[in-house]
Amino acid sequence: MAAFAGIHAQNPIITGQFTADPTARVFDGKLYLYPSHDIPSPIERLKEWFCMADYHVFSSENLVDWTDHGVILSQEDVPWGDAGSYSMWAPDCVYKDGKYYFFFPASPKGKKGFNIGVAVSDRPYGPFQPLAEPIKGVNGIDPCVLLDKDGQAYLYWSGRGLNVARLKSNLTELDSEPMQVMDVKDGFKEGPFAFERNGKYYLTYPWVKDKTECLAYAMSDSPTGPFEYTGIIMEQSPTGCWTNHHSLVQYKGQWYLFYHHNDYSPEFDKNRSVRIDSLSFNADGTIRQVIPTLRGVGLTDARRNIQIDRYSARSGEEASIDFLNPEKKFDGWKTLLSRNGAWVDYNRVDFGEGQLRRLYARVMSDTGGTLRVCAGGKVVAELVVPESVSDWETLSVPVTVSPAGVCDLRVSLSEGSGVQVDWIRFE
Ligand code: FUB
Repeated sequence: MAAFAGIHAQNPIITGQFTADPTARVFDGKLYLYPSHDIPSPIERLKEWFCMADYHVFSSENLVDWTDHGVILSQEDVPWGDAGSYSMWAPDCVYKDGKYYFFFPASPKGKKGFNIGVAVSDRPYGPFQPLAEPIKGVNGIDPCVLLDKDGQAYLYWSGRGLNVARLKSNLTELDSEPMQVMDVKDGFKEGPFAFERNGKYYLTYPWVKDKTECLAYAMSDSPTGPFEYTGIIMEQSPTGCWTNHHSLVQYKGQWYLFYHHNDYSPEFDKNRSVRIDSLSFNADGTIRQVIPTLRGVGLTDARRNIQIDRYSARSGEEASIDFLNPEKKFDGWKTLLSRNGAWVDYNRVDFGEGQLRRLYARVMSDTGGTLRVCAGGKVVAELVVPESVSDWETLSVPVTVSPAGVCDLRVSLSEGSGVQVDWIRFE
């Protein structure tokens, strides 16, 4: 059943549950997201490690509103898998001849390591029916399938380096011996993602070049290589998340990078959350480096709560972000403007035809202050927050000018010191 709760327009995009290892695919004009599903471990052995019992799939048409289609496959459903291993790691999904093929790693019964299985559905959001056996000849994790222009499918995976093999047309058996396309000798590599663009083949992968994983890529004229290292797509996580697993997708004319950090779990980087940022190519086909943002992608409707803690820019340390409730991190964040003049910018807010007449803000302050809200460079409202607001309150004020169309916002403290903001909204 579809569920809508816990969906965010900004980074991270999914809340209420951890999500990692995002593979994004476009089916029938919709963006489908196939991530892993990190959970705090119910078993002692995995308390300090990755722990995943099932997969959800999410979909979106605007990359802002995401639908959770619920569980599409659980570890108990996999005939060949160890149902208590919590090892449903990074998946992929592709469409061929009327069927959706979901590729997933899991630990086999009674054996060490990982195999890669396939589950099939008539719909991109499942439920998926797993096959009786994993793919023969594949030991490893992080499957990625490239369906080439001539119809040939290739399976890439991680296991003692990055490997590739041709798949038979049933997508469930290898059609060639596995070939290593990259070894591990100059830093650990995993999580391959392969795609073709303008006749060039890209192999993108998390790579430990320094301390934790950055996202790197190599290019080739052939899906099986040789691949030549080309550059870095994203540097290692500023929050210290050791892994970063990703995919690239073109949707409605724009390219996006899906990746993960540990936003909702700063102290434990095995509980991760999926993010999206825009990506672009240079004229020569090389990829421009992506700087991770909190703002993410897409327009934010001015009539919905605008989470300004997912800012696109801020004045400095005097505009700081913290969890609303450190015990319940999925509740999200708040912005603290601690000094007169402190500001945050939040870009791409959609005001529609310009008929919004009131500003609402959920605020708290011990010392009082005035919040100035500018849209498109003009002051549209000033909200006086009295010093008596010692718990969260929603205050409102008429707007002086109704903004119209898509505007960038600046929220600043024009008087006083120490105002906390949960969100603002226009009505
Ligand atoms: O999610 C478990 C593992 O962490 C994935 O398979 C790797 O790519 C890394 O993200």
